[in-house]
Amino acid sequence: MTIPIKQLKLHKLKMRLNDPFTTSFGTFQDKEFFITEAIDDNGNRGFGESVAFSSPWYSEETVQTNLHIMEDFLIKILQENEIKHPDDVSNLFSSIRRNNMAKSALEGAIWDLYAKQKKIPLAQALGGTKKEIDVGISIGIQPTIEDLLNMIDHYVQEGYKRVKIKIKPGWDIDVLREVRSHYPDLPIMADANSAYTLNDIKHLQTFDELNLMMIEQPLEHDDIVDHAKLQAALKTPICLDESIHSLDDSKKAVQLESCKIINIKIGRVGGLTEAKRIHDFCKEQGIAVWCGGMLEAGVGRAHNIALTTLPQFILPGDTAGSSRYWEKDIIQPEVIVENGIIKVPDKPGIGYEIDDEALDEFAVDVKTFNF
Ligand code: OSB
Ligand code: MG
Repeated sequence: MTIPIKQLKLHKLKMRLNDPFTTSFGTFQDKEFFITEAIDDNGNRGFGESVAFSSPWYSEETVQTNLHIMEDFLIKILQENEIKHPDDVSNLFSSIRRNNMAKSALEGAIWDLYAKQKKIPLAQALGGTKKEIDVGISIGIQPTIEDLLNMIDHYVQEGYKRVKIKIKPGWDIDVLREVRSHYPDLPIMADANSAYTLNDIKHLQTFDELNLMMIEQPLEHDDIVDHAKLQAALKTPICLDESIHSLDDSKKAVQLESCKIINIKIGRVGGLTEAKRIHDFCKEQGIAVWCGGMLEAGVGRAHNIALTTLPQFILPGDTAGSSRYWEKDIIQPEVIVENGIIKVPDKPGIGYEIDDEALDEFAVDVKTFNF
């Protein structure tokens, strides 16, 4: 058995977030990204999504580098090789260094196509078992504390049970204290997106009084050594995001005790196969994992939901409902969150239909590759 691919399409989309999103790096609202589509002879269509942004603030990849790597290297590899199982893709792509988001976008379309060919949900194809997943909300840096409290109030009313607050020097301990005083029992976490250094240890220790679920990526985006020093000095668990690109990185971080929790993002680690490998390792080691978000449209959101059905995803992820991001999403139905829970779809593949009209409406370019 092989996975026959007849054609691949790269849909470049441009969508506008409902609200601008601000991290320690800056603000953005318009999002350009690729939706990948793998088509077979029977009319099955598998979809993936690249989570690279237009500029390289989160990682070195961009929408533009995605196109270069996909069309000049990765798609050629797919055209020249037989794929028996989606797990083969990560091995085939291993001759190309990094560019994990580009790899993941193509691998994701092949996973979805495979599950549709087998007529099983993607979650099941991955070995996931949960029927429902718990999710939280990630809230960007706001102009004022009052704005932040209003936002939190809104999402807590909507049923989200865990709130992640973006922080940076000058928007951290005072803000978190204020939030904690209004919500003594709410699970709260903070995400620094690498805004601190080891010189801030004393300051970061003051966070320990707030009973945070975790602090995400306080130090450099590519560090695992300093994080171990910081973790030894903190009660608050550290969660690594930007620093983890592979199973190997995860092993080193766990060995060095650089973190107690890992945020798994499919795009950052090069696809679902590597995400599963990291999951399995963390399960074995008793390290809690959760699924991070990259402000995805519906396709990427559906992939996150499928991955989160694996058992070691024991903490709520950042996969909020479609309406938190978009006026109109590109899937039907949209992702709905009720009481902080998403019901995992039971249809084949990603389990949501692509809204082809929306795909056309948001498309700024489409490229087709024949096999
Ligand atoms: O660091 O987890 C992050 C968004 C863009 C880039 C990086 C991050 C985030 C988020 C939002 O925190 C997650 C989401 O709601 O999709
Ligand atoms: Mg993060």
